[in-house]
Amino acid sequence: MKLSTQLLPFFLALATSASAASPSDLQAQIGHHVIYSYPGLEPPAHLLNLITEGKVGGIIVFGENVSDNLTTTIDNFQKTYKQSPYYSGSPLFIMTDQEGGKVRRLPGGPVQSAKQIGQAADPEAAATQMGKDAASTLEAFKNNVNLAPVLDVYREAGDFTDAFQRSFSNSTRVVGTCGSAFISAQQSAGVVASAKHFPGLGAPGADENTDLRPVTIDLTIEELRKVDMAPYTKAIAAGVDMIMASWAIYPALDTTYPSGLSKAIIQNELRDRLGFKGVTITDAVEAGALEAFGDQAARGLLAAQAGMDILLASKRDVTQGEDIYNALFAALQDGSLDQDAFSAATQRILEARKKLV
Ligand SMILES: *[C@@H]1O[C@H](CO)[C@@H](O)[C@H](O)[C@H]1NC(C)=O
Ligand SMILES: *[C@@H]1O[C@H](CO)[C@@H](O)[C@H](O)[C@H]1NC(C)=O
Ligand SMILES: CC(=O)N[C@H]1CO[C@H](CO)[C@@H](O)[C@@H]1O
Repeated sequence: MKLSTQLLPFFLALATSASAASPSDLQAQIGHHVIYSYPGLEPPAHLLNLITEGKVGGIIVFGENVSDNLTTTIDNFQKTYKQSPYYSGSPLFIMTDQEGGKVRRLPGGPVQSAKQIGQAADPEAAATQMGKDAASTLEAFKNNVNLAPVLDVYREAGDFTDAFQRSFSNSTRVVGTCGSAFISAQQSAGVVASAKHFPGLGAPGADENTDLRPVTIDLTIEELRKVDMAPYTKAIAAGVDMIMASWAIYPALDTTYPSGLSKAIIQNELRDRLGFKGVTITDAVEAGALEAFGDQAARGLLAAQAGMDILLASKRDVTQGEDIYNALFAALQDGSLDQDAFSAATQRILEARKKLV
């Protein structure tokens, strides 16, 4: 493992041996892996306490959290974290879905949808502008991670990803070109991009929504690689910092687990075959697609065990994030979550956050 000088003492403390990691070392470490959410305009005081205790890696912002006061609220999150004894030296991740077109949580660009960008006279130039516009809006609201671009390659007009024009194109080449242009432009402006939803959500029909229920994508491994995963090769070459996994099941790759709970998909395809070295993030842990995989804590732990670095507790309920945090804590102490793999994930998260300072 490559260690930066700044992080060395921290990792030496962890590396001595798993059992030697004291509870407070673990507390400092685990928080980086959990993203929280809250209802309405006023974050609960308990969320600020959890930030002080080092149990929060970041916050996801929804439309219901947006008012003229949002930047003040976010400043307060960052200030609270900076004053915490668990402060890591870099800011909390503040993330949102600012995809463009109809899917925008913050007032501001990109005004055009991904589909419109894909149909532009010069899609690559249009996607570059789109990434710049997304970065401007996020920066205006003090967000530093965009859960975009969507790299899903839609199949039929009006299907799940095309219904809201979230896919750049039905051509894998156009999706790869636009996606990587968006990523380069947005990340050059200092905002982390998260390409989604790996290994691809372009095939589901209009009513197949993983937020609501289990979805199975019965494509061959050849088609998944050639059509759905190909844009990730370009995104990774463009240096994308983060990749979000989907919650669909891909029987050709793993008959049991949805992508974000699947070691076969995350390790074999994304890490080993495509060579992604950045941060992995789940989709919403509360998604209906995961109904068969236990409560929020159990789902979060399964995702971490599969190799997902960041768990997205986006239920607008602070307890959800706390439950996942506690499950990771217990699993590291009893050895059911591998300490070395988890520490490597922590390192990836902190490397991405250091760019935000
Ligand atoms: C925003 O902050 C101002 C000043 O602190 C306060 O009066 C107002 O109620 C807040 N508005 C919202 C929507 O929270
Ligand atoms: C994409 O859609 C266009 C217009 O409907 C169609 O002509 C083209 O064949 C489709 N391309 C692919 C790869 O399916
Ligand atoms: C746009 C939006 O969803 N606004 C909501 C913000 O949160 C308050 C408080 O929960 C709601 O009343 C608003 O409807």
